[in-house]
Amino acid sequence: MINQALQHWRVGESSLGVWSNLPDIHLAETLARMGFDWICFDLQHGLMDYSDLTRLLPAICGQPLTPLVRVAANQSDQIGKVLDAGAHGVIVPMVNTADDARRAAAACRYPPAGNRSCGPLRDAMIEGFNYLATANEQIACIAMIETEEGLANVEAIAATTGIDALFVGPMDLCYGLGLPPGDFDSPPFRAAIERILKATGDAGIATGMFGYTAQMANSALEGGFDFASAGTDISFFRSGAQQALAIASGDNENNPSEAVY
Ligand code: 3PY
Ligand code: MG
Repeated sequence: MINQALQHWRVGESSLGVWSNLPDIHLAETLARMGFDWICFDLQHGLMDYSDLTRLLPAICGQPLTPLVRVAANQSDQIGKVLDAGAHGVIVPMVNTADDARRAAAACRYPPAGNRSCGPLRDAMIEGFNYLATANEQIACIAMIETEEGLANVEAIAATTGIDALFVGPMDLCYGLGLPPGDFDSPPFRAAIERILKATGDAGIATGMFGYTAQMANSALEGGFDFASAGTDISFFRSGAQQALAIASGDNENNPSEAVY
């Protein structure tokens, strides 16, 4: 197994992904053909569950993008199950300490590097034993920094063996810093981002940003991030429908409302 997104980040190539919140195999298939480098199915906030995931992952199989899954919590059973279903990386929310980071990384790797239990059903169907030979090197473990405590420990989290990237959850980070949600241009938020980028730079790992808009994703890449999500299925649907309504009705004043998911 080759994790294309991880390969890009390892050689310093930036990459854009797309976020999937709706459990629809045709939407997922459509997004997978758009040219993004990775797709993330969201089991934390997305309107989908594990049985949806077992249909969504096969629906995009064969498309040239890396399937990632955000798990609902930093639990080894959840991480193992999504990897067994065919995710090639996990995004783990609310990683607050180096110990949290160690637990997430261990759940992603077979012994001796970690404690993942062996039963990779989906990938073994396709690749057989080759999956076991490559999984530890190719599975991406991505830790989210999105709390005050996570930021306080960001250097230790970034330096944890087995963490391939940090991923900023900007809205939760605002809450964690006592800022209004969406206050991404404020000095404390900017300072937090600089600290996270320094920590990942020193550790030699990649940094990602959840982009609420395409502009936000673009600014993140321009500002030194290695990867960002450019939007969600719901946000694309909403802005496309708003734009169609505005153009068709000749309403040039109608600006799309700001996306929150
Ligand atoms: C955040 O903004 O906190 C996120 O986790 C985005 O989903
Ligand atoms: Mg969050």
